[in-house]
Amino acid sequence: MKNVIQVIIIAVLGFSSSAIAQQTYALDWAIGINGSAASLTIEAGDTVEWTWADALTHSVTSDGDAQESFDSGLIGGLGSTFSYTFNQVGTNGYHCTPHSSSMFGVITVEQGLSIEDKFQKNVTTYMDQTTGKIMIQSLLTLTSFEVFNILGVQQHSGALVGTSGAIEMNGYASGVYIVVLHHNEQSVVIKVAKR
Ligand SMILES: [Cu+2]
Repeated sequence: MKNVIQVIIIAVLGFSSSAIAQQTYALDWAIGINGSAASLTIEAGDTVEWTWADALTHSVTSDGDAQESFDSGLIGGLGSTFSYTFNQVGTNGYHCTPHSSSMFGVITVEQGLSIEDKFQKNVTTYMDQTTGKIMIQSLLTLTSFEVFNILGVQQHSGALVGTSGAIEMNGYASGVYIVVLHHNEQSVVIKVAKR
């Protein structure tokens, strides 16, 4: 009986962990989307869906040395999509065939990433010195933030919603700040310099 229960528990856990592990991530695809805006670190079995964010004709085409070979072919039209499920651990450079100099990225596929790993590997931030805002882009939804000064004293905190956000830093002194972003129980720590 005990063995039966253990088997059931393992089956349930196995099911739930694979359900969590296989996720679909969305990327916008348009002129000028490249580098970190077009790059993700995902787990084997995850799917990436690209959505055409302008009306031009684009492709999602793996580079010659990519781990997996994929090609959407030429697709036109705002809102068009292409999905690909990555199953092999490795690095997949890709580009848009007509706009290879302005549309390119890398999908890195790893094994056994935790939710925290996925969160940490797929957050990009920058300090917009003109607007005084910390701009954030995340793969996983953001729930809240905290900002500390270099002495570890909290300066600012608040809620975040969705996968992108901005933290208003106008009115704060120039200097280095430690920003902690939260996705539910997970957190990412980032350093930013305000001029
Ligand atoms: Cu293109």
